Amino acid sequence: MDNCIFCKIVAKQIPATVLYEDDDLLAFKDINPAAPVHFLIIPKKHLSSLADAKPEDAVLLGKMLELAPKLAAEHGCAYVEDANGNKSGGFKTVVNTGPNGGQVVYHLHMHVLGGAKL
Ligand code: IU
Repeated sequence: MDNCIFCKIVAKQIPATVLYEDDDLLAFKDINPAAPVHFLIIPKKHLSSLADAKPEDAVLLGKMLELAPKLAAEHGCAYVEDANGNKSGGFKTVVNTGPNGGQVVYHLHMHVLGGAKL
């Protein structure tokens, strides 16, 4: 998409602090972090929002969800449950959709936030 800022980040036409990249996904630090750890996971393919995802995008969406805990753990936000059932760490995932959902950038993205009790 010509005028999509996240497509431009995918194309390396606009700089971003990239944390992860593969054939399908890109993850980069949010430029206006709302938590000590705040990054975005996006599909390289342009989907305007979660509401535009089609059944054929299910694997892609699954990859986004699968990447979130891995990258969160790499950045100090692992969710841990010990042998006694004590839980610690963790992170928040958010996908804003449409004006009422607070979506500002119309290229599907998952926020991953952590590093504090949110
Ligand atoms: P939203 O879910 O569409 O409301 O969030 C868009 C996010 O994209 C927001 O947190 C911005 O700080 C972030 N962002 C960015 O990381 N890099 C950019 O070049 C632009 C927005 I524009």
